[in-house]
Amino acid sequence: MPQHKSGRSRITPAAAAALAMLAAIAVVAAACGGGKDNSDDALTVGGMNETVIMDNMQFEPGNLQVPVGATVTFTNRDSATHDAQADDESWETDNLENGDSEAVTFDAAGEWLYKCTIHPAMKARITAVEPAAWAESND
Ligand SMILES: [Cu+2]
Repeated sequence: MPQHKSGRSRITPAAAAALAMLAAIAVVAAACGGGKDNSDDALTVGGMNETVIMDNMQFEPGNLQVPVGATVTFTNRDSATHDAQADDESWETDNLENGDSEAVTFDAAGEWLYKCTIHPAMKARITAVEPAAWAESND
C-alpha cells in the first residue's frame, strides 16, 4: 500500500476559492440562461391595443397577431428585468423592471421574432397584418 502523503490530495484554500467562484458562476449562468420560446404558441388574434406580459421568463401571449397600426404594451410582472427586441432590431423596448411598461406601435405589416436581450432564450412573435387580413383570421 502506498503511504498516504498528507496534503497531496487535499483542496488548497486557493482551489477551494476557485471552486466556490465556479459554483457561483454556474448559478448566475443558470439564471441568465432562463427563458422560454413561446413564438410558436397557438396564435392569439388581438386588436388595436394589446398587452404582452413578461413573467416567469416568458412573453405572454407568445404569438400575437395585431392589425397594422396597433399598439402593443410590454409590461414586466417578473422579478427579473426584461426587455423586448426584434431580431431584425427594427424595434425594441428599454430595460423594464417589475411594474414597468413600454408601448410599441406597429405601423407597417410584418412579422417579427423578438427576444429579451438579457435572457435570449426568452422569445416570442408579433405579426402585424392589414385590417382585411386581420378580420379574416379573426372569423
Ligand atoms: Cu429577460
